[in-house]
Amino acid sequence: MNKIILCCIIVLFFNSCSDKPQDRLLSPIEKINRTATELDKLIIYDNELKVGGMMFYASPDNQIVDFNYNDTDDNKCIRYYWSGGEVYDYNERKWQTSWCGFGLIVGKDWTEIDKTHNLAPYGFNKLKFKLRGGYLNVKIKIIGPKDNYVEEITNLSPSWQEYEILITDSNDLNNINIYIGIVFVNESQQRSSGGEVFIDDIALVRE
Ligand SMILES: [Ca+2]
Repeated sequence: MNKIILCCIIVLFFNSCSDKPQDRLLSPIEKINRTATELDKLIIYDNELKVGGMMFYASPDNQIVDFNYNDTDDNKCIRYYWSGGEVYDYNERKWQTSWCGFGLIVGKDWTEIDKTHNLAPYGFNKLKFKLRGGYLNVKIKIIGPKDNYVEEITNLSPSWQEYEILITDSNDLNNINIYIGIVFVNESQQRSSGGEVFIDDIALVRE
């Protein structure tokens, strides 16, 4: 009997210590209901992922996503690295080196991609985030709600730059399943050497 209790405690301990965002799903619906109608900002990531989880848009090969990257002693951010190597495109059913990416999603991982969240009533009108790049010979595309908002960034600065995407139609936040997508695009015919991007302070805001 005591062994069973001890095993349960050990399992609970390791589960609570997990750094994998998909293991730390927080319900955004519960979070928002608690703050009622006064909510003017939904933080998606600041020093950790606050809502939902992540999924790769193609296979995870040749990429690293670190949600716990030490930017400075007192700041963490997301680091996304692509070597430029082959990634499997599930739609096209082929290995390719022209793009890869991941999304921050309402569900905990790709198996819950149909899970949605209606943020339209809150009237958020901006998706804000910060970016910097270590090096980059490919383009970065930031994709906002319902794929209707795409910011293309060709020259990333090595220092933090603030960006905002205006959400002109709050209906685009109606039953969303992806908060934001981050995609590398290689437009050359040859394999690129990929890139590295750092992302921080991602939030939907009403201003
Ligand atoms: Ca941070």
